[in-house]
Amino acid sequence: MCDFPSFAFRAVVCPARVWSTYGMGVAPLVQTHWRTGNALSHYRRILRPGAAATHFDRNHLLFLLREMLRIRRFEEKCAELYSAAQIRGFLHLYIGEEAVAVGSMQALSTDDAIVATYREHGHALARGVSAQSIMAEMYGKQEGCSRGRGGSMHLFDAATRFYGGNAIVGGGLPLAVGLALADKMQGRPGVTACFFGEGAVAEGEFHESMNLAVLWKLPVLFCCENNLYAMGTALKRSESEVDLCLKATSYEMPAWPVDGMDVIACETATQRAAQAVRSGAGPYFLEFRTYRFRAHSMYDPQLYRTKDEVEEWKKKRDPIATFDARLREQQLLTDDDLKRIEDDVAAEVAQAIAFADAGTWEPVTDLTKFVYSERSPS
Ligand SMILES: Cc1ncc(C[n+]2csc(CCOP(=O)(O)OP(=O)(O)O)c2C)c(N)n1
Ligand SMILES: [Mg+2]
Repeated sequence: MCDFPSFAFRAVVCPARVWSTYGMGVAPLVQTHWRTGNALSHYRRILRPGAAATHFDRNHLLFLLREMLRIRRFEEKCAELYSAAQIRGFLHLYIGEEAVAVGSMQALSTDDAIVATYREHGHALARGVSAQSIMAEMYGKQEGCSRGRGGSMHLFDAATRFYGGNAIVGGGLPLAVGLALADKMQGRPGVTACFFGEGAVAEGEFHESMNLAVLWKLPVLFCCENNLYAMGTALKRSESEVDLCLKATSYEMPAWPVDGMDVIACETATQRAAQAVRSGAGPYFLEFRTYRFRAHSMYDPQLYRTKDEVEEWKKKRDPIATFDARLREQQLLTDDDLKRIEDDVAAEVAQAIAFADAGTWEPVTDLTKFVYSERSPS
C-alpha cells in the first residue's frame, strides 16, 4: 500500500482506491476527479487511513463540526449585515469551503504562521482570531483586529501569527516565502502555511515563490484552494494545464490533491504534509479541491456557472451536511449535540455583532495615521 509520499507524486504508483474516511470505520469511497469524472487513481495518487488519524476521537470530530459551523453561521450573518449596510466595502464569503481551513488548521501549531487571501474569515476564525475582533474589523471599528483599517479583506493578528488577509491575487505567496526564510535564518521551528486560490497560479509571483521555496528548502506549506473559478473565469479557460499539482512538481516540490469537501481528508493530508515540512525537507504543495457555494463577492450575477451546478455541489458535497451525516451514521452525533453546538455558535456570533455595534469609529483627525510618516524628512 502506498503511503503519503515525501517526494514528488509522479514517482509513485498507487493502488486503485482513494479513501475519504479515516478511522471512522465506514466503507472506503472511490473518489472521482470533479473535473474529468475519472477515478482519482487515474492520477496515481492516494490518501489512505494512517497513523495521523489516531486522534479522531468523538470530541475532536465534534470540534471539527463546531468549527465549520462557526464559519458558516458567522458568514451567513455577514451577508445579512452587508445587505443592511453595516458591513461595507468588499465581502468574499468562504461558505462551502469550510472544511479546508478547519481541517488544515488542526495540523498547525502556535509556532506556525498563516498567510491567506481576501476570502479569509474562515481561516482567521479557525486560527483563533476572535469573532468579535473580526466582526469589528468588518464594521471598520477601532476594536477590529486591524484597527478597522483593513476590513474584510485585510484581517491581521500578530498574536496568532495570522499575517493576513491580502487583496492582491498571489500577493501572499512571496510574503509566505519571506516569513519562512526569516524563520529558517533565525532558527525558529515554524512552518508557514500559505492559502491561496487557484487563480494565483496564473501569476508570476506563484512561480517565483515555488522556485525560491524549493531552491532554499524553506518551510512553506502551499495550500491551494482550487474552487474551480477565479471570479468569473473557470480554471480550464485560463490554464493549459489544469492539474495544479503538476505545476508544483515541475519545481521538484512534492504535491498532493486533497478532497477539500472532506474535513478529515483535509486534516490528515495537512498533518502529513506539515510533518514533512517540519522535518526540514523543504516546501510542500497541497491542492484542496473545493467549491464556493456563494458568489465570488457580494456583487456577482454568477453568469459563468449554472444554478444546477451550484445546487448539485450543495446537495451532494456540502462539507457540513456530509460530515454531520457521517457522524450520525457512526452514532457520534445526536440532535441534542447539534442543538448545543448551534446555540453556542449563535451566541458567539450575536456577541460579535454586539461588540462591533458598540465599537468606536476612528476620529477623522487620525485618518492619515499609519499612512504617512509621522516625521518629515529633515
Ligand atoms: C493581481 C490581481 N489581479 C486581479 C485581481 C482581481 N481579482 C480579485 S479576486 C480575483 C480572482 C481570484 O480567484 P482565486 O485565486 O481562484 O480565488 P477565489 O476568489 O476563487 O478564492 C481576481 C482576478 C486582484 N485582486 N489582484
Ligand atoms: Mg478560485
